[in-house]
Amino acid sequence: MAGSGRVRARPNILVTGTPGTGKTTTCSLLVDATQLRHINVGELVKAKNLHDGWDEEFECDIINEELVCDELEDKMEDGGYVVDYHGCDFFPEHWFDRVVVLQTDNSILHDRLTSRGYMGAKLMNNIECEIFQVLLEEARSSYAENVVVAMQSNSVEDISNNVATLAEWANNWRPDGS
Ligand code: DAT
Repeated sequence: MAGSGRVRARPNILVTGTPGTGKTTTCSLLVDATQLRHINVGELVKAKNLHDGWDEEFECDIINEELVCDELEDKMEDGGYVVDYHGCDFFPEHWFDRVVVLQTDNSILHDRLTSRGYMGAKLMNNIECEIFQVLLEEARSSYAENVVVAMQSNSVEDISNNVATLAEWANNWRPDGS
């Protein structure tokens, strides 16, 4: 656990991926199957005003990464959290024992995002983000190879399988890595 001051009693998992790939759904089910607690970074940013205004082009909050990290630091040092966010390169690497990148086929993601009301540039930017595997590349360049796991999230069955795999991993995790 290089970089952290103390050893966590429980692991932290980061669940990332393009919007619509199923992060929040996966995290909600994962906390039901483990003792982990869910932190939805997008909601936290809104609730605590951890942003520097609104991005007109991408139609989203411009998050203040430093404020977000300050807000999360104590919790991450304690351990036992599932963090849900569509970005991963600004968190300290030592916070996470596993970084999960959810991936969805383009046509399925397109339908999910249009039903959420995304259109125009916002829709296309997110579809391109998925096509170019932006989050997977970001995760691979920010965390150790053995920490990053890509998981398909096309169907309800995929979610069940992913949650079962992650819950088993979390429930068997030991601070000393044994
Ligand atoms: P995210 O948090 O990545 O933005 P979400 O969990 O809010 O995604 O899911 C967006 C919508 O898509 C929601 O209506 C649930 C649905 N969905 C997500 N993953 C799915 C999957 N693997 N199979 C079926 N539906 C899924």
